[in-house]
Amino acid sequence: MGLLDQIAEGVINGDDEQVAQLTQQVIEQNRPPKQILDVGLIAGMNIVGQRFKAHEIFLPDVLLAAKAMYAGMDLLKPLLIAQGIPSVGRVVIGTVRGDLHDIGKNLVGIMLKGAGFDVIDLGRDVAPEEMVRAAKEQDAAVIGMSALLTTTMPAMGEVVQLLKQEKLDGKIKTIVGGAPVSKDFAHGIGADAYGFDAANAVDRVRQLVGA
Ligand code: B1M
Repeated sequence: MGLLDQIAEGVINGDDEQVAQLTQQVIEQNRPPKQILDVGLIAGMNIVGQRFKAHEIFLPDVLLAAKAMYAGMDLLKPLLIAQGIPSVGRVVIGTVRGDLHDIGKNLVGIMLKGAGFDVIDLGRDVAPEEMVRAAKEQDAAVIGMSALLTTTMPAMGEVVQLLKQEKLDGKIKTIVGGAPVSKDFAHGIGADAYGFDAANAVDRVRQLVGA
């Protein structure tokens, strides 16, 4: 088994020490951070999701897996941000109201910072009004929203509607993403963009701000 597979296995087993140690090892071998993320950490978390869905594992196991994933992500973060260039725009991001999943949102934030964006992270369970208020206050060009639950996705549409009501929809653009979110959904609620993963989100935000 290769080291990246062992990282995935560490995430699946919720073994944060194994994940941290192996991630450090592959970083020292100069493996590309994006490869460590995709083939190691995210691949492991995908299997956790499948097993959780199949009721083979339970919530405490998923929490441990998330902790293990963060142990690896913390080490990768400076490398993913390293190529940062002067700010090309300000983005407010958050996981929507009622939703506590923040791993994907954090990855999007890390990649945006790496691409030179000034990122203001509002955290998780963020009310639509709070997203709009923060974007106005911070003079952000883009609001980025993440949702992992089908029940929380509608809050994204509320943000788009609030911006319309305040006639800010031309000035502050929106991008949505997260496992249950699709391009069609994004189009349906009137969001300006949809990102299918963190790297794609960066490309789409670049397009939104014309960078
Ligand atoms: Co929960 N959970 N969870 N969970 N959890 C899912 C989402 C679920 C699909 C699992 C399943 O059943 N297979 C399911 C949702 C079902 C549905 O709605 N259809 C589910 C459920 C049901 C729940 C609870 C309700 C369980 C319960 O209590 N009975 C509960 C809800 C809590 C709440 O939010 N109110 C719950 C809780 C949790 C934990 C707290 C234990 C934990 C989260 C820990 C944390 O985030 N700090 C957790 C986890 C870890 C998962 C799974 C296993 C993994 C999610 C993850 O982090 N993936 C997940 C199963 C799955 O998705 N396969 C599941 C890795 C991450 C890198 O991917 O977030 O998709 P993702 O982000 C990607 C892209 O989606 C995209 O880029 C990222 C990187 O490439 N992306 C964007 C994300 N945001 C973006 C924004 C963008 C652009 C792209 O623009 C702004």
